[in-house]
Amino acid sequence: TAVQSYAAVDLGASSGRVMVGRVGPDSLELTEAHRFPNRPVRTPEGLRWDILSLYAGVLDGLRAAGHVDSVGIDSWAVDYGLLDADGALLGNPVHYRDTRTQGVAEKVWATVPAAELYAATGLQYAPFNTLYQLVAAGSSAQLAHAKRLLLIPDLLTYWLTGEAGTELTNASTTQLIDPRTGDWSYDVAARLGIDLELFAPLRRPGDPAGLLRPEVLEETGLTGPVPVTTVGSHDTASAVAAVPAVNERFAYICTGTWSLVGLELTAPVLTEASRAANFTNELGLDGTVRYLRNIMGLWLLQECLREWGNPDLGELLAAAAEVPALRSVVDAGDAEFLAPGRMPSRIADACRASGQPVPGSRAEITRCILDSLALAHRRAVRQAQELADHPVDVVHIVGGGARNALLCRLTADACGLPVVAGPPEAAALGNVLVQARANGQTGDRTEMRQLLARTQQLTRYEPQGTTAVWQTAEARLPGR
Ligand code: ADP
Ligand code: LRH
Repeated sequence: TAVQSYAAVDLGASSGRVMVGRVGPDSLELTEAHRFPNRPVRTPEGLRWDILSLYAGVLDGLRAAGHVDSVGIDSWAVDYGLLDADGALLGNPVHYRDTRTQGVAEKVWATVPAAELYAATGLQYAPFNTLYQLVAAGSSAQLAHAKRLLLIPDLLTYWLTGEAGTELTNASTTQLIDPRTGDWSYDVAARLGIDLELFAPLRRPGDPAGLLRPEVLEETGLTGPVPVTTVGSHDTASAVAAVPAVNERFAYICTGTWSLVGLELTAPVLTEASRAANFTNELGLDGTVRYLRNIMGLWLLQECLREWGNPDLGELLAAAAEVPALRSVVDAGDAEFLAPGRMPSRIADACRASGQPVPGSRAEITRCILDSLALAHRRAVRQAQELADHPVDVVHIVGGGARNALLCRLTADACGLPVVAGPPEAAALGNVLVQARANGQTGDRTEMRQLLARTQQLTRYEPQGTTAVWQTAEARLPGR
């Protein structure tokens, strides 16, 4: 038939969803089959993902999706489950915001200096990169008993199909991949005592990943065979694939729990200046490099909302729009904001420490967060262009934050560039399009993006005012 259906399982740090994409010769429609919360759990051992509830959400979603021609899975990066020799999961996957990696980087750098690590892997320093997590897990009983390590989307794929693999775009977030070759960094792993045998063989977006097991078919009411297709299993790789850009002169901001801000390049940037600016070189579709910086993102707002008992977001944003601009800003890239809890007072503390007015009301705190995010977006967009020598004419905002008109408008003003916002479910769309492509339905990345630009609802924000006020605000941040 002309129109084919694909189930995209997309697990973000704040919610999981199963979306159904219907792709025709010149059509692309996305509907939500099922959405479920992703709530980390604090156990006596630390912060853990509730992987069984996520898997249950995937099965519920596949049941709700009904007949599909294929299934693809993407999720947040870096985290993993360990399997024993029988293939059974050893414990709940550790959350990347868990404290076990505190102080680990210094130990790692004593063996492999930070500059060498960057030259070999191209990854920015983030305490939660899988490499640091594995070193932190070092002598644990769990790691000692592990025979397999599966990144989150690969673990769910394994449960659905019984086949184990390591998808490359997500593998590139482990800090154990050489971005020039797309193969393992054998030397780095060996020097740190990390056993690469734990990883299943690499597979790439578009590769087959098996068929839904009979038990899964039974449980979901689907009629087999239903293939699972490898997609850009890192949610950000899928989201970047679905940026509706019309040429290569674009920057993107994938906004959800995180803001991932950067460029799509054909080769990594491994310079010392790039390392100092903490830009990362993750891998994208078709040998591309996602050259970007991680910024705390809407996590800052999510955590405030949680603290405030989840008031209405629309009302809060309307009130924040009325607060005077740029009264106080914080460094939204600061790892100080990584851990959960007490976010309104941590933001207030940061403003106080940098001698700025302390935001008091919820609207003021929200405005401070959005101004700070826009400012961080500006810095990253500017620096990425410089470091990669890749100028842009437009900034694309995709992900949940594309629904936040105030954030999009402030980002356009701060960057002094037009912002094109949407699609908000970019990761799911990138997931769907890679499945469609594997199924012979769409062409290359350019064609996928053209289809998106033609079919998805996008909003354009022209920059207003002068960027000088943003430049001045930048000077208020500590350490800049
Ligand atoms: P993740 O994939 O990291 O879980 P999402 O891409 O789903 O994140 O984005 C979630 C964020 O999107 C929320 O934290 C919220 O700030 C924002 N968001 C979602 N819907 C809206 C909306 N209607 N208006 C404004 N912001 C929204
Ligand atoms: C966004 C994301 C991001 C990673 C972070 C751990 O969901 O995948 O790209 O850095 O989670």
